[in-house]
Amino acid sequence: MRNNFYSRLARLEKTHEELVARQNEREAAENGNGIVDRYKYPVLTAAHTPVFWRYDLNPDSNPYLLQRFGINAVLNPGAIKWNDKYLLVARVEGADRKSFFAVAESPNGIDQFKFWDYPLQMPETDEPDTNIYDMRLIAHEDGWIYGVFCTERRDPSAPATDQSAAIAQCGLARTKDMKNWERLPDLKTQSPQQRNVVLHPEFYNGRYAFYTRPQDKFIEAGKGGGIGFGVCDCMEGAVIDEEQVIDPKVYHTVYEMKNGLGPAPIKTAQGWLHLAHGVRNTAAGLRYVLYMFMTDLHDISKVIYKPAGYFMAPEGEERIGDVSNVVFSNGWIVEEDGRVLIYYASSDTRIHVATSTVEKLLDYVMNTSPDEFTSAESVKTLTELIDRNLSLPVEKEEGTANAAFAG
Ligand code: M1P
Repeated sequence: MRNNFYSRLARLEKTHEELVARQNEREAAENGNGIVDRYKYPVLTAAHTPVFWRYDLNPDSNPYLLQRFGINAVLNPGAIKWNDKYLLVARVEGADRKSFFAVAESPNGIDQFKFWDYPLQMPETDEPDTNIYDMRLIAHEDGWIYGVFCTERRDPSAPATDQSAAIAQCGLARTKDMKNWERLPDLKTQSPQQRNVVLHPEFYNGRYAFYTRPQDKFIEAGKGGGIGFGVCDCMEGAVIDEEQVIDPKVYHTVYEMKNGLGPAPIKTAQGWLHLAHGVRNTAAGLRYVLYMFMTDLHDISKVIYKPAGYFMAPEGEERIGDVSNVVFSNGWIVEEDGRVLIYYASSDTRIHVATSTVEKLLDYVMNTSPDEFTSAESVKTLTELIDRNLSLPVEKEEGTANAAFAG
């Protein structure tokens, strides 16, 4: 019996070590849209969680080496570069459906992500959380690193017959070392529910600024559902009195049903670059895609560029998982040389990385046509592009786009 235990354990540990050590491979650029490069393997999955999280390794108490703590999925991470390491604060979801946070660290941001030994110990407020998830990590200019996340609790007004009515609100915590977290009171807004709240990394007119996502119900946004903006005076009891929707949901777009900001925006000389998710309904259920926009450097609530549609949608195996047809991102890292690592989860199941540069993302956001909201306008935009392309001087070099039309 003991022999079986130890040989099975050796196999489990070897498989885990090989998975964590596996090198990632960038997908061929010509298969992509030029804006981002995807990678062959997810960077974190449920199988990346340590064997000693999932199994009791004592042969006396677990002679059959059964899993004692099931992990269902690893998704939606906040991201930060910390002491030259790439850290993801992942949402780890147990087989019991409860999510918690855990830090995984990589030397290069592309592969070899390894979980720290213990999950993050998040202190509670006076009103304990039932479920916590989707942390945005913000290194604020006040010197703290904030974790802004969703805290979910049962709706206390729901009858006992309804065990799924929930209220989502914005939880706040902060740290200086990524290990010890101070929990702050939840953010208060006028909205009955909040999800996808993000703290702006700089003071705005001397105040803290938040991007919000007001919503009436837990899933349907109701009269909320756009990306909101509001300011408050302090983080120790943060209250936003007034929320202004700066990026609304719009009929017949990829963000028709709801949207939400991803990570905190990236500051550039041209404006603040934002990454968000948009949700539309389909006969097969909700479809989540990623889109970008830019806000003004000085009036940070003013959207100044917004390309039509999405720049990332679920592809291949990304389309399948616990909540299929979803890509969702709440973490990215900008390197000093302008490289951008975008961490995104697919179908609420696993985490991937895609890479780009600030320069490319600026080009994409500033030079891609906006959505004009009708088929006729889309045809006009496309026709103008075709006209411009077909009137280019004929290139003689083989393989160039218009060589085929050279006649
Ligand atoms: O299941 C898809 C996503 O749904 C929620 O996002 P939103 O509030 O925009 O609908 C979140 O629960 C998110 O974690 C999840 O990935």
